[in-house]
Amino acid sequence: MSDAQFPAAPTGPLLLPVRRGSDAVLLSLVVPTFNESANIRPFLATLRETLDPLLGCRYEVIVVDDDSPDGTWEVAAQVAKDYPQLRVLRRRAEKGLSTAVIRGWQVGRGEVLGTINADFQHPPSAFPEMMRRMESADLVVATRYAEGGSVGTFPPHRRVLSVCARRLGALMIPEVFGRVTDPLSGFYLFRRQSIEGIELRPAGFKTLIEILGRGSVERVAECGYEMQSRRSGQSNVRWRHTFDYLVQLGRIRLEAPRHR
Ligand SMILES: Nc1nc2c(ncn2[C@@H]2O[C@H](COP(=O)(O)OP(=O)(O)O)[C@@H](O)[C@H]2O)c(=O)[nH]1
Ligand SMILES: [Mg+2]
Repeated sequence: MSDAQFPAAPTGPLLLPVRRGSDAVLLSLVVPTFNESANIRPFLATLRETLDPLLGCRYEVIVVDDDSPDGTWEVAAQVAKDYPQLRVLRRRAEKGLSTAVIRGWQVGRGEVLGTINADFQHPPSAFPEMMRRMESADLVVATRYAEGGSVGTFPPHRRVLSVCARRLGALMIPEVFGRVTDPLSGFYLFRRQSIEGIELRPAGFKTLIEILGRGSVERVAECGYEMQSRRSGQSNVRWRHTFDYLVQLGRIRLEAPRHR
């Protein structure tokens, strides 16, 4: 498959300009991927089964793959041939989960933006309820820690890490961590307007705390979900992401206006 089939990913500041133009859709959903070749085809099929009846052609899915050695980008591009709402970005110049998600939103046309993982840990069946709650909210988080939510079979060491990460976050940026029960969730929707014109500066894996910390988000809603086990392949989380997380908490604390 030639490079010409993949549009170039945006570069420059991680910033979404105010949208002008009449080609908007209701939802742009970014699916970041790295080495998900076994998951991506069935995952996109499941996503489509939920989103087509819910939104028809008024949505788009944007897979942002970091040139995965297992060829996830190629599998996704094959799926796109028969899925008009799907676009695939194959990134080479930049790496990392959080920038992938934001680059996807930068090319998105949605009034509502969102993200979901490709490994089946987040159930697409939550979308009807999440979209319903978006009608009266600026941001809807799918949460493991409210009614209807659970961490499922999350391994014990990840549970401990997650508790430590949330405690530290609550100490450093309480205004952000106090707003939702699951600020480290990677499954959420929000209005594009909330971050237009605001430069995001994430590090590592977490994007929701950027939106809550720097964006203008007034009304927040939640939707409990049971986190599932990864279906195939392995987690991409590494110890260095702990360091990235500390850097990100520090930046938000120092830079986001409402935390000064
Ligand atoms: N584009 C991109 N996607 C990534 C990267 N790291 C992880 N992902 C994707 O982000 C989602 C969550 O990553 P995962 O490895 O499952 O992390 P975990 O669920 O916290 O163990 C999955 O869809 C991954 O394929 C990355 O560096 N770049
Ligand atoms: Mg995962």
